[in-house]
Amino acid sequence: MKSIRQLFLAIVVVACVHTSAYGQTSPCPRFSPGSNVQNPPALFSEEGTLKVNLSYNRTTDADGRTLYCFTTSDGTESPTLHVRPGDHLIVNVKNNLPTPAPASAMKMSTNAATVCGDATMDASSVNIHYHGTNVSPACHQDEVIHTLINSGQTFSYNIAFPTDEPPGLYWYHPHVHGIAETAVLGGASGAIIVDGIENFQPAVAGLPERVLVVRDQNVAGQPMPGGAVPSWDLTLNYVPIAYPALTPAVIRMNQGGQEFWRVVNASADTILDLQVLYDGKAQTLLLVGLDGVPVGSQDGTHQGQLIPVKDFRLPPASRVEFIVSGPTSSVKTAQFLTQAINTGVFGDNDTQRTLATIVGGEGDDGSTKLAAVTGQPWKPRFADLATTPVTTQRHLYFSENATQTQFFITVDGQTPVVFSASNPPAVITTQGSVEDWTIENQAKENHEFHFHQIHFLVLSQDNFQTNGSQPVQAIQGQLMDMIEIPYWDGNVNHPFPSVKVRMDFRGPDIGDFVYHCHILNHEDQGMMAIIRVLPNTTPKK
Ligand SMILES: [Cu+2]
Repeated sequence: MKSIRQLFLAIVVVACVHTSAYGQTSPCPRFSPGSNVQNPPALFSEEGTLKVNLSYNRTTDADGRTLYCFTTSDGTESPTLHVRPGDHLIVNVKNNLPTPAPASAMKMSTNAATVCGDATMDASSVNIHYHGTNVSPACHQDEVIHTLINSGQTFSYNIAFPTDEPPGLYWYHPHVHGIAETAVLGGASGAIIVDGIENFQPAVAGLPERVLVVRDQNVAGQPMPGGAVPSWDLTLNYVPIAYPALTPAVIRMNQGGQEFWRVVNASADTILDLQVLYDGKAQTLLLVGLDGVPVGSQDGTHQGQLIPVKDFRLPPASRVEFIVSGPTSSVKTAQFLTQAINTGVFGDNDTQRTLATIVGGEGDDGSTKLAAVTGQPWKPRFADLATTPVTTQRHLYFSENATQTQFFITVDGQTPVVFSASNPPAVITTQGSVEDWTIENQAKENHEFHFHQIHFLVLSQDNFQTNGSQPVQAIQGQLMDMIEIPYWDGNVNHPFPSVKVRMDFRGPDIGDFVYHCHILNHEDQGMMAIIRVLPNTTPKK
């Protein structure tokens, strides 16, 4: 079964190369506007291990954008990495960027006691964050505070996935503080899939499967954002939807048939509000998974429950997986789009864009097929979190300086500081604790809270309406690793919007890691802090 699937994927890889109308010789090839959407090439673990050699490359496109990408030795760009719970993901990274001029060496961003890779950051530095994975933050695993791989260097990751990792969609991207936005805008990102979601949600078994990676990039010519000019252009599986033409990509989909769409918002900065419209009518999307966890699977049976929605708000770095039905023959116009979003007076101009027009599929429609059910769902991490006693309450807030050049995330009572790898931890807790965190947004633009290493349970979204935003009902009670906190409207009679989430430190992941705003422009300008989880040394009774 797997070999047939791999053969099919090999054909898709070939198709990708053949339909790429420009940049075929570029180290970071891209499709031309209006191309058919193809699933990214995929690699699968075998006998508990997926080993992949990635080189990190940089080039410039025809419009002058700086592109970044991860490619395998045969030139395959941004492969989707498929693993199973308990697997090891071994990634050997070679940094192929040229040596930067000495003047570009930046302030040392780590300290000698905790070097992981190189000790000094420069303009070429890269590392990889395995976003959403519930794995160790130790060096050579999902460590981003100190890990630096510089020009010409190689570095090996060995990521040990826990045996109880939830099945679903995760992703990988560079995470060097100060240059993370540039790298992600350049396109250096890809999907990770923990296989087995069909065992939690049998409704997806055997369905055509699309992995859809939405990225953002600079608008060519750098016009001032506003009105019809978006802050960032979008791409869908590397098919650009570029201002001013905004030509959509094309999804070829069988008429009326159901498909399983797995969407990662791999944007550096752009918030999405996804919708499928047939002749102007919003179609029902049946949510299967959010941020890598099957929805509704936390009730003790572990069996997922579908959640119907008409649109879904997807902050940068979030993932949504859903079932959608293709248009029937009577539908004249079918679109996959992102709606316009008000991100606040200081926020980006996230305009409405049609990402793809959906047309009747024939022959190779760019999808693959999801596996059949093979067994029962496994007991996932974070089980029973809703009813577990809470040991600590914490209050944090997002804020900015007056000129929007410094961005902060601060524990109530502490002094706001921009991130530095040498900052002491803002929060220290102990393995085994369960904490309720309230996170407030005091700024006049959206911020998007991300927590590394663990998922949190969404308890409430407060004061959204008074500030002109609606809570996303589908995420209540779900496990997420990303959550949007909308802008404060500046009206002193309106309380700050906030969310309340439950953090689960009962798992094995100890050490230092980070939480931050996942609008990477904000993260690069300081909106990140360190949490330290101390090992629980209390003897078990
Ligand atoms: Cu932010």
